[in-house]
Amino acid sequence: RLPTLAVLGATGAVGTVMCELLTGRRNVWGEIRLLASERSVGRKVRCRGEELTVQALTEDALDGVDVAMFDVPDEVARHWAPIAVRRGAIVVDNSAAFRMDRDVPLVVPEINPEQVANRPRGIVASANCTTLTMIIAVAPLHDEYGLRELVLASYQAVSGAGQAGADTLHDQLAKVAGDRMLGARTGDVRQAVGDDLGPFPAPLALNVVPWAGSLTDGGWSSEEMKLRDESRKILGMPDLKISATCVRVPVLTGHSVAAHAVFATEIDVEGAREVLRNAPGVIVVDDPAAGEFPMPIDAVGTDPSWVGRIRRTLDDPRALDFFVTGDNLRKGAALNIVQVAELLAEDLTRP
Ligand code: 11C
Repeated sequence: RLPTLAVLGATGAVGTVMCELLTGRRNVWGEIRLLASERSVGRKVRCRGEELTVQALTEDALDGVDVAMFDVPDEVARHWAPIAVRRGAIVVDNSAAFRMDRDVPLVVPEINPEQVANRPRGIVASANCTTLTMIIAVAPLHDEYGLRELVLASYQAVSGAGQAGADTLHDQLAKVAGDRMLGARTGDVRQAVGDDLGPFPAPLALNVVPWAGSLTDGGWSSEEMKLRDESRKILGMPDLKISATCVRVPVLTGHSVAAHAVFATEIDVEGAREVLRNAPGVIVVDDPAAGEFPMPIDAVGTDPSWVGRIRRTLDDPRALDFFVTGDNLRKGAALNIVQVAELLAEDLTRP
């Protein structure tokens, strides 16, 4: 019997991409069950060539599920994941609820697939989209050169804040486009945008906002803390020095990160390029003379993290600077979850 898969949050921005991926990837699943909150119940979603009807998330709806992929808010995951586990499922969770739990592995199949087996709570967590985009490139460099420190600045797309984020940018762009004589000419779009800021603290149209997530101690944002804590856990380096500044930019989909990585040994930049070329889930696009560098407009809709602008740091032969871009809804979320679920399916169907 092929394992039964449940998708929780199937109609959200990430859930929609999960269904698309399930359609295009090797079919390792028996029944696929789409579950969501009341307001999505009854919706039809095409998945794996079938038209599936979204069912209400209830305890009974989880019966018989072998693997449940969760893309729901933290508090919903906190409530439902243990219930799904009690009903016999292994949960792959995309929320931040369990990522730092020592009994929950944080798995990136290209980096630490073996951790999937180490799940005393029956839950496997998937990392934040910014972490995933960046760590896919940093991990193979760490394996080769021994990472010592990371300094990061992110350029995060509005769809990281879900469909509401994408809708907000579209609405604001429409408003400023008709406003050449007022705010859009000077760049101060506040008046044109009005009070509807959606999930952001300031207008995103024609602006950048150095903030993502909520406020934590010392002025750090939760998103910056996630980058630090999750990277340390994935790489198994609890003391790694990491500083991040997370910035929201008016891009629909595609998170980017500018990275400064310091290693234990001197770097030969051609060698680093070769390491990245051979790394799973990475594509090197690095020919500035030809105008080729990683950008969200290219990375969107694709699986890998695109890496370019690879330079050895001028003042430190042990450091590299580079830029990485990836689709935050794919490897940053849905793809990583689907890949982890596939590892579990393989395990469940092994004779
Ligand atoms: C953003 N990275 O771009 C966030 C969204 O912890 O999974 C994902 C939040 C998370 O807003």
